Amino acid sequence: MFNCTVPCSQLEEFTSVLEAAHKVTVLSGAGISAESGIPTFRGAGGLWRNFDATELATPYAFAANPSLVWEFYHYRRCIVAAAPPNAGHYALEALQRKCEHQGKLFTLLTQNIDGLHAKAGSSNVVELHGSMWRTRCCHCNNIQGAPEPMAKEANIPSMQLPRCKLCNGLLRPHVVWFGECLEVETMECAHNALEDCDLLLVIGTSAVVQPAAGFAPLVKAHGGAVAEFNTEDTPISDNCRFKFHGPAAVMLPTALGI
Ligand code: BJW
Ligand code: ZN
Repeated sequence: MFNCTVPCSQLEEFTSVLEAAHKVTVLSGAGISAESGIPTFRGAGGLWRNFDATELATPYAFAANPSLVWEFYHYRRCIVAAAPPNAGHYALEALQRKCEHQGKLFTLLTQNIDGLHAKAGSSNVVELHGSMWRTRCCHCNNIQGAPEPMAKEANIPSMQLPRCKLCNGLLRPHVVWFGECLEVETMECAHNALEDCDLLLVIGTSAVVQPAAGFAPLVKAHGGAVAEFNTEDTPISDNCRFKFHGPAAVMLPTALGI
C-alpha cells in the first residue's frame, strides 16, 4: 500500500514552481495507464502468454513471427478499446486547459501508444513511440488505420494478417520498436518542448528507454525543475526536485489541485 499523503511543504513549493512556470512539459509512460487496467511494459504487468513484452517489441520478433506479434497487438487493442481514461489522464487534460488559458506553453509527450490521453481530451499529444491505432505497410510505407482485432485466434495464417489497401503488402503496427529511430518531426517537437522548459512532469515511466530516459537530465541540466510521479524510484529520481510517490491517478489530481 502507498502512503499517498504529500508533505505540505513539498506541495506548496511545487505549486509555486508550477504557478511561476512559463513553459510546462509532461512526459508520460505506461504507469499512467495502469489504473485504467492496461498492463505496464516491465515488472508485474509485462508478461503476455509467458512472453516478455519487451522481447516482442522489436523488428526482429516481427520478422521472425509476424503472426505472434500481431496477436500481441490485437490483444492489447482489445484491452485498451474497453479501457476508460483515469483521473491521471483527466488531471493532465485540465492542466493543459489551465496552462493555455494562462498563456503558458504546454506540451504532452507520451511514450504510450494507447491513445488514452486524447480520449481524455488532451490535444496535440506527441506520441513518441507511435500509436496502436495506426498501421504502416512494410512494402510501400503507407500509413492506415488499425484492423479489426482477431485476438482470439492463435497462429493467424500469413494471408490473414492485416494487409495494405494499396499494395496488399504486410502491415505492421505504426509504432517504434527497439533499435528503430523515432520520427524526425516527433523528436523536433520533443526537443522544442524540452528546451528552456521551466517544469517537466515525468509520470509513470521506468526511465530506462532512450531517448525519453534522457529528457529529465536534459531539463535539469538547463536549470528546469523536474517532478516525478511514480510508485517506485527510477534511475532519474535523483534528478528530480519533486517526487510524488504513489499511483498517478491519485497523486496527479492532488499535486495539480484538480
Ligand atoms: C506507476 C503506476 C501507477 C506503475 N502510477 N507509476 C544500449 C544497448 C542497446 C540498445 C540501446 C542502448 N542504449 C540505447 C539503446 C536504444 C534503445 C534503448 O533505450 N534500450 C534500453 C532498454 C537500453 N532505444 C531505442 O531503440 C529507441 N530508438 C533509438 O534509440 O534509436 C537510436 C538507436 C538505435 C539503436 C541503438 C542505439 C540508438 C526506440 C525505443 C522504442 C521503445 N519502444 C517500446 C515499444 C513501443 C510500442 C509498444 O508499446 O508496443 O516503447 S518498448 C516499451 O518501453 C514501450 C514503452 O513506451 C517504453 C518505455 O516503457 P515505460 O513507459 O517506461 O513503461 P515501464 O513498464 O517500463 O514502466 C512503468 C513505470 O510505471 C514503472 O516505473 C512503474 O513503477 C510505474 N508505475 N504503476 C504511477 N499506478
Ligand atoms: Zn502498401
